[in-house]
Amino acid sequence: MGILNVTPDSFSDGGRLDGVAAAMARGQAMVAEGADILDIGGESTRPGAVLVPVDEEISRTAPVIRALRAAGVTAPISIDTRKAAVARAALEAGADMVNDVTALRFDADMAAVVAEAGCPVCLMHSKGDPETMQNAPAYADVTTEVLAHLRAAIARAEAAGIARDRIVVDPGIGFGKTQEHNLALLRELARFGDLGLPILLGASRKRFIGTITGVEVAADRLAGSLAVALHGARLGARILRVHDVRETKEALAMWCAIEGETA
Ligand code: HH2
Repeated sequence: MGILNVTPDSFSDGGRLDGVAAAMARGQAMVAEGADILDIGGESTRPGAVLVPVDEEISRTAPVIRALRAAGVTAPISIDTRKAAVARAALEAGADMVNDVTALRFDADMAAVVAEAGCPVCLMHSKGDPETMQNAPAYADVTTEVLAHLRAAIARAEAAGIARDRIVVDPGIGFGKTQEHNLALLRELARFGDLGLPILLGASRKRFIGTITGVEVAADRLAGSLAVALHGARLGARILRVHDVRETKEALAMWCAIEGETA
């Protein structure tokens, strides 16, 4: 899953994609590099980020989705949003999937939009909201608590009419977690297989990688990001949400060749 941020303030690539044409070109490039899904986001959810008004978020995302479809891009497109109106506009513009970092908790109408569309949805664990989530997050046992939270989210989604086979789960690396929490979740990622649903992992270029590797500039955190991606794949992640599509595909191709699988 290639990340296409159309926000002025995303932590690693915000402000780079000026306008629909540039976003479309980047999306097409990621598909050419081997992205199986494009994840388009119009609101940064980095720690400390503030809420973007609905109309603004729609005007950032829907035209890019429409332009990608008009240009003949057939790869599945996911809309990274916590707002029902943004998801609806994206689905109308040609998106196929909803990626909600609040697991349908932020907007009471989100579950109905997904249920009605019958589209796949990613339910991600987060603690608190982006403005405050990194203020001393605490867990007794992070993996057990994140698993319980996702189980509850799956039950809520099913109760709202979303079919279980449409659901993808994500432990939410960096969302209300310290470095130790992130590392514990990665170490114990295989436990998420107990949910019986595809696991999505989004660690690409995140702060804890910069801290551990000593790389301050987010765009330079490729090596650390690849290490986490391969680890995630080995422990069962089926979708890797990444900025560096070509490099991740190459790393996966090597790992798959060694394992005797195809990338
Ligand atoms: N991480 C980010 C945003 N959306 N969605 C899922 N399912 N999993 C993640 O780990 C995840 C996500 C944050 O990364 P990014 O989009 O690069 O930055 P920003 O939030 O600043 O747009």
